[in-house]
Amino acid sequence: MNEIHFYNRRTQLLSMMEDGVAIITSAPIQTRSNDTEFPYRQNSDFYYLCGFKEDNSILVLTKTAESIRTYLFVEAYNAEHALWNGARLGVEGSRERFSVDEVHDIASYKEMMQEILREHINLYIDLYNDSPRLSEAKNAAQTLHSMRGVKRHVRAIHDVTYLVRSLRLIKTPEEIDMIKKAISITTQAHHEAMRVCKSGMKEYQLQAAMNYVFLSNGASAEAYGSIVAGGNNANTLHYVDNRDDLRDGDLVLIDAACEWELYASDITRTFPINGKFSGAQCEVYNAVLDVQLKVIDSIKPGVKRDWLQRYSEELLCDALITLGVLHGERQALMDAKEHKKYAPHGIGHWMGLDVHDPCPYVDESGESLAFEAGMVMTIEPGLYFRADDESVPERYRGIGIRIEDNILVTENGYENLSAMIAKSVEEIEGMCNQL
Ligand SMILES: [Mn+2]
Repeated sequence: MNEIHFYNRRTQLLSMMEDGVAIITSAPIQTRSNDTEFPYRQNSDFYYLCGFKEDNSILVLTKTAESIRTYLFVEAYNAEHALWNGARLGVEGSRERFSVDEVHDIASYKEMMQEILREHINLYIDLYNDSPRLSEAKNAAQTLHSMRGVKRHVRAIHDVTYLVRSLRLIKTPEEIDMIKKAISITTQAHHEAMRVCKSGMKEYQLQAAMNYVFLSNGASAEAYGSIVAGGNNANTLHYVDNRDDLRDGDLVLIDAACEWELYASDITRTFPINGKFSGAQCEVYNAVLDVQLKVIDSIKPGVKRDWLQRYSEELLCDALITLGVLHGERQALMDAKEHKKYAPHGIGHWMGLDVHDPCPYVDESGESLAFEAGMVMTIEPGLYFRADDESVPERYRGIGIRIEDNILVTENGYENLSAMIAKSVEEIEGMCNQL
């Protein structure tokens, strides 16, 4: 992504701030075991504002009535680190690469922070992050507070993430392109899983087939832990074990997608392991699909997210009545939350730099946000009938189905960004039986 996009985002954030200092830190390195680490993944808020992908770096934005200034603190180039882990960009390299006003060695952060804080009354940090770098800033503010002769003290600490994530809610065309790229690779992976799936395989073999598509197309393997759930395993919502057999006559639910340049996709398809839906499977599948299509079709600017949730629950409740799982009147069943037993999760979530993008769902008065062009949300209704649930007609027991697409809100309605992935019974059976 071009440097101008990061510059524009910092300018937007500064325009939302009062006189003050914002500090946003890079993600810490996470130990996997002993002295080995998980692959490094940058903090999404930090990346959003500067595009820098190295660890141990800090972005500082300052604003007074007269001026604004941006600082990036990075680790200096170090030959030893370059030998073992690869070369860092360093102070000089970062100065050339990034359009911030000043780049400094991270070693000078603590001292410089004390100077910068002397000039401001508001501090903007991630209140829910216990990074030592943020504690240093808070301690520096505290020290200044108790000193005589300091011109200005920090008088309020604010949550910077709320501001950044409000910006992240509306995706720019460049961000949509990243998401589309992730989805195009994920599309190939889901189709590959449908093509190679055979009864007798293991769930992890489908996961491996998809990861091959992700990696060989240059994506990071998984935007989140892949769910490959054969048969009744689909009724465990966050099933990630993926070590069971795929059995003839069962469905397999796959919730898996890749990440492209830190942008996520999030796709679920459910298809027959042997390539042919049974009558009972088809009934439940089409019930869920019908709900999904109706919910997607209701998306347009102005529609509120909590209305969408309620609407999807009404449709799922109706589907449960039609299938003969629930008996009675819709409103009474919904009041008693009877439908929640078989449809326990929400209709969808924001998606972007994080698969569950932590953007606000309500405005500052607590009202549900209305859709605006540029928002991206998953729509993922599901019905789950556990094999041992005797309240469910026998023919449906052990069936778990979720169908998930990624929807962009547009000026006039919506665009289903994952519309090209096989979804109707005919399309799926066609893909499963393609050589
Ligand atoms: Mn999802």
